[in-house]
Amino acid sequence: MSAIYQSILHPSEIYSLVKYKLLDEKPEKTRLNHLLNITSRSFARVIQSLDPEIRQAVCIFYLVLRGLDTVEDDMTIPKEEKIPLLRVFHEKIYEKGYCYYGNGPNEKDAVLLHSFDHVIEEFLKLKPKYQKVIADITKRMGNGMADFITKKVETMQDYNLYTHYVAGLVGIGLTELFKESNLEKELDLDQANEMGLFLQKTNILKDFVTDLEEGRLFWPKQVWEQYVNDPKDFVLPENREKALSCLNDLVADALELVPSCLSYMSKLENKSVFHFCAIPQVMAIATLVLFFNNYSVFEKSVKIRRGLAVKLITEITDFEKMKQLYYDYALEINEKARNVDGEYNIGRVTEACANIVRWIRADDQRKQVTRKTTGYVYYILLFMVLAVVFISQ
Ligand code: D61
Ligand code: MG
Repeated sequence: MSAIYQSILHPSEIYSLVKYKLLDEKPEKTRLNHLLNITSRSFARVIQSLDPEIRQAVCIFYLVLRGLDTVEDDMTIPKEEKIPLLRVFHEKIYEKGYCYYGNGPNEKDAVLLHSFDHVIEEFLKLKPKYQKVIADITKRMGNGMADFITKKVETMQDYNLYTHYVAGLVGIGLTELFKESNLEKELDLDQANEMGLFLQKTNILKDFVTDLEEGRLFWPKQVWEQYVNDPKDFVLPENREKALSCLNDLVADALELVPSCLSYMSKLENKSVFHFCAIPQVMAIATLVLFFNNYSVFEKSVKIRRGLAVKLITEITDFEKMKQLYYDYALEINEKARNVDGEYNIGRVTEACANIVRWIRADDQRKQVTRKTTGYVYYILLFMVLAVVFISQ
């Protein structure tokens, strides 16, 4: 109900909220769907609407990696236990009956690891080609996470490597699943990685306040140390300008990934795969627009309205719609940037937006060329039809 109140000034979102509720298909009540629904914030519904050929594989891929992440995130598990477990997690998924009970009482997804035997049982029923992709990505992610338990995210290179491990690899694994299923042809794995980076970097910005409370931070030191000696100082009112500069720098860094993501999206052929990939991305760009130069990121957890999220989900039906949305958002950030007085790394943000706009215009142009040729073919056909009609008279 509060979602409706939030959108009271945005009637089109209320329309979307109601429509979404009415169209809500109840997925099969399987044990895995239940686990998916309780552990996934936004991915459950899109996974359930994927093509049946890969739906189960993607669902299990999600649950296995969420299980791994539940070990990584739990600060109550001692390092001596956590690091080796992260490194062998990819073997556990072949161990019938395996469950893990070492999570602390406040770990919200602990129940997933308590029922992990069910995930394993279903994993072992998947086609071997899908099992292979899932196990390989789990191995690489687990080892990457383990490396970062003792190492902090300091340089930009660390930041890119860490986000590669925890999200870029998801993009790569999904791309391999799409290809193995023949729903998609060969896609660019670097772009798949960057799609994951884009989602994770947005996530990391969002978690600033909660991560700091829990005594960790994934913002790269190389960036924040240009502004403060201790990231906790960002919350002090006198450091407002520094905080905003740092935030905008990282918003720009994420926005710079958008052209690669668009390029990947433009090559997708299956509608359910397109929708599945597009939804998290449009949520992320809407989130970045909201975060840009917004000091509340340092005060509380800031989220896009539920109504806006649902409106984006229902509207993003094809690539042309996605381009239009990105175009509008890029111009919106530029508009917001024009009204900011002060430097605050605005230049880097507007440059990133300009590149998004350029990519979209170039794509439009490319398509117009094909449109012209179809027009040309159409005139030849018309001429031939008229000729036949004329001759036959
Ligand atoms: C297309 C569609 C979905 C995509 C994609 C391409 C490329 C990458 C991703 C999804 C992954 C994006 C992750 C962004 C959100 N970040 C997290 O959930 C963090 O955990 C990362 C490690 C576990 C990743 C599990 C995952 C997520 C989404 C999936 C998937 C696996 C498998 C299939 C489909 C989608 C974050 O979690 C904190 C929390 O919210 O609990 C963290 O620990 O940093
Ligand atoms: Mg994590």
